[in-house]
Amino acid sequence: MTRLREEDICLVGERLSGYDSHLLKITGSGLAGIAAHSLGKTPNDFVSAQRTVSVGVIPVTYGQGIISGFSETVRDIIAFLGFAAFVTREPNLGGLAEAVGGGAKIVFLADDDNFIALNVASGKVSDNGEATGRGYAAALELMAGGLREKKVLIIGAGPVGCGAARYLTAQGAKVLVHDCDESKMEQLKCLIPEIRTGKPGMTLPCCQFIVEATPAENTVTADYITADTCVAAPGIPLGLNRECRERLADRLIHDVLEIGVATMLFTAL
Ligand code: 2YH
Repeated sequence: MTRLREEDICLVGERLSGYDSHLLKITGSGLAGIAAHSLGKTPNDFVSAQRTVSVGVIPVTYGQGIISGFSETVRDIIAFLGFAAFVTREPNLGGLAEAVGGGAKIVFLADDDNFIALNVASGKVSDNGEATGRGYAAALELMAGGLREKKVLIIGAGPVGCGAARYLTAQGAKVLVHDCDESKMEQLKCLIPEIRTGKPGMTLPCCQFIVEATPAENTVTADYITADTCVAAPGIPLGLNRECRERLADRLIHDVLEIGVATMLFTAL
């Protein structure tokens, strides 16, 4: 599992408006629209929550400790979506008490293995892996103008790939999942019998629509990128090299936290 670094996130907050405009240009929806679409909703469905829900982000020192700027970046994304958001002064359990005592209805917190949004009123939990996969799949669907009956290749059968596979299958896409770990594919096939799985080591089929959901580099090479290939790539580091990125241009969806956090928030509401 990839641990974000300070340099991955340091510019996210100040670039949110530009990133939102970029998403609007390439998918027809901004961050809120993509997160809402992943739940079959529109941003209008969240207007009253924007007025009433406060969100606390709690730094967590366990394991490898605090990533400088992580909590503040999560807060900035949530605030950009129109919600009151704050980072607690105390980390860990003290921060949880502070957040709830300060009126937070939803808290965000991450350690080295998990990143969750917890609705303390309803008990609902949104997991970053699942939400990120679903949010990116929704963004790809918007970019494609619908994926019903279309073939989509998902590379990576972890929580992110699983979230994408579940969403895309429900939308009627023909989903093929590939992972170098055959046992992960078997597990996913048990959860979602409609998907097809590829053999580890097989050559990836050329597919117009790809979700790159691995933490590995160079999973897709430039010969897979044609003039109409669209890629949603939540994986960090990005699995596509510079040549792929240049070929894809505005047909690539990729960020480090934004779509995942927006989707977690709307899911936890
Ligand atoms: O980046 C991570 C994990 N890789 C989460 C993976 C979830 N899919 N965690 C961030 C750790 C943040 C740190 N504990 C802090 O600053 O609070």
